[in-house]
Amino acid sequence: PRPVISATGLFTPPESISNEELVDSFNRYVASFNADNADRIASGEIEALQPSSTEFIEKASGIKARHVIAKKPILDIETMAPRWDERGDEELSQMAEIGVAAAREALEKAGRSPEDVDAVLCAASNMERPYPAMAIEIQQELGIDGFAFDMNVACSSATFGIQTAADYVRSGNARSVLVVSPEITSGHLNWRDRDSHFIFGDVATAVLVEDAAIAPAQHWEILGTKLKTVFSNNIRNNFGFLNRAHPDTSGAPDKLFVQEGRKVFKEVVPMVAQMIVDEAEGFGIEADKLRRLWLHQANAGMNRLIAQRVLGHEASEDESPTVLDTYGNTSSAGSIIAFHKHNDDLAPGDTGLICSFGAGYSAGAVFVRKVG
Ligand code: CO8
Repeated sequence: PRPVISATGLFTPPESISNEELVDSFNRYVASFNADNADRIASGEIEALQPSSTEFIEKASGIKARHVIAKKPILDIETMAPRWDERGDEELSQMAEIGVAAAREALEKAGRSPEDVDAVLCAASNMERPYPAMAIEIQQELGIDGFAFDMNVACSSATFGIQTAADYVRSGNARSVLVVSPEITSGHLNWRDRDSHFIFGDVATAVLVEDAAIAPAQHWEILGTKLKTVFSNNIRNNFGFLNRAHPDTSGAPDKLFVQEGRKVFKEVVPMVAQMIVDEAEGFGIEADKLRRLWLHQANAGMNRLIAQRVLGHEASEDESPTVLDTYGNTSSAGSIIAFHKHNDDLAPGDTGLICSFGAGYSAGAVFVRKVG
């Protein structure tokens, strides 16, 4: 069996927050905090909070807006977090709901019905609950007979999921596998942290990996995959069930996303660029001839540098498309959104690369070639 990508799906939350709206809310929070704490600030006990700026955000990251599931509470300076009614155990959970929406699109595009699917992987950075697995709930909602499980490799969850699915296909354990990545990153983002409040957005993607023998005429052959991890504390989130063991620190800022953005930038760019060049060679692909790079969507500057090192020249938007301007960083879904939105125009025989990198550190490369 030869694994291919038969189709992809995307769910984009209707609501979006522009940099202007975000910074306006953040700066009102800063003014309110500083006014409430004027005495402590004056006495030197605490430092005044600094305002955020739209110019900084766009220049440092390339992000102009981000979609979120619940805009109003995030912008409300009394809340600055997502809020919705808790769902009962008999209702479809929030994460499963958006994952199912993306999965349905992928199935429809491939002309596939749920009975034809053998496995579901929910590959995402944060699971809504530990168990039962989100993937099994998605499997049940879609009506798939087979097996399902969750996997988390942070930003690289989707590419690790694609390799896992491809391996099931190669080994004959499954012929059709859905890799679903519902990334509700608004829940892990500290909207009161100036250094990171602008980074993330919510979305869900789905990738249908199948045996070429049953795939639709038009598909993407998976030429090769490479995964890499190197431990780093530079992107970290200490939230977890063992927070109960030290309740005094359970609400501390390290129980949300924190990063050393500069270090991440400096360390990850060379690691990923080298990995792509080495692996392309191993698969007999000339890296500088890759027709398109669908890169992880964390930072426009990082992507510029990586694409330049791989292609040997500054990449055009056509060679390395950007979606983070309107989606923000959507963790593992980013490179899949880029692929989903920007692959129709390529010609049969064109090769490309889906590539993720981020927390862990983790990086994943999926080399593909268009067929049909
Ligand atoms: N407004 C105005 N000024 C600001 C702001 C702000 N909002 N924030 C910081 N500044 C100031 C700083 O105080 C600093 O001032 P000074 O020079 O006086 O100290 C100055 O601006 C520069 O700050 P930085 O050095 O922090 O700014 P950078 O230019 O490095 O940009 C970025 C910050 C955008 C974070 C950048 O470093 C970056 O993008 N790095 C790459 C990070 C990255 O890719 N991380 C991976 C993200 S993780 C991921 O993709 C998935 C995570 C998986 C977790 C699960 C997700 C759901």
